[in-house]
Amino acid sequence: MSMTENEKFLFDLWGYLVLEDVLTPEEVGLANEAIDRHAHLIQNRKLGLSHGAKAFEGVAGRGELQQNPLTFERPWCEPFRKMLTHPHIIGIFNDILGPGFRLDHGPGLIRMVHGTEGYRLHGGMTFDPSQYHHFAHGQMQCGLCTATWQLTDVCEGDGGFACIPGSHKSNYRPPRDVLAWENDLGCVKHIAAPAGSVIVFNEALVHGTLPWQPAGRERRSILFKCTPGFLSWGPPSECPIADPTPEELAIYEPPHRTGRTILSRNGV
Ligand SMILES: O=C(O)CCC(=O)C(=O)O
Repeated sequence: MSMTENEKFLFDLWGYLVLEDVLTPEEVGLANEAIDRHAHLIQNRKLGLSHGAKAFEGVAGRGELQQNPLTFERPWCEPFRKMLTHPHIIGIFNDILGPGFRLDHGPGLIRMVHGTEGYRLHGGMTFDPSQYHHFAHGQMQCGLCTATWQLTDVCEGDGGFACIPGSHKSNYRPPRDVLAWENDLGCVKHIAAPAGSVIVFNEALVHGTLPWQPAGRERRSILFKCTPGFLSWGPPSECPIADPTPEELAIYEPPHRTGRTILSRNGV
């Protein structure tokens, strides 16, 4: 499935999109069970992502998996392998990153419980040839973009992903007190998204994480970060999957321009 006209309009305008119901409740349940069974591999990051901004402070760092979930034993790797080459997301990334896009890094878990600190707003403020949004020859041309799979509900006021919609195209660097959310100009938006949905956003967007508020409900998001096929943001890595499919090998091809294997919603 490629992007609808509405999705193209909104992604170009805002720099992000929320796609609902990409996963069924059963698929969400299996992914959560896989994480529950590997909960001993989750470690809290050291405090520090608030970078001194009070509005983003908390009492604990976010939880991150210390093993790539694509390498979990079967059947627990399967929910994440499905996300890696999901036809819906292939369609979206083919439109915004171009055919031949690649996985740059991830998947990574963000787990937040009551009191987990946020991540001060960042991204998109200086010229960065790896994180960009252009429009040329009738289509969007983007650098590093993220697909964030929601495994739990994020409701209004919960915390989690937030951004300044449209900032992927803004020309002025946001003032420091806006990035620290000490001066609320009304431009920062918290993004609510139910379990089973995917937030796709351009890393050139000014974005971050608000501290997690609910007691008794946690945030679980899995982030995959992809680039155009010729571009590498992080150091390239080899496919870690022991029995990869042709689609999985294609998305792990190292960065180069010509002769790439093209992923489509029907395979390679
Ligand atoms: O989903 C989030 O909380 C934002 C994470 C983030 O800032 C990033 O991946 O660059």
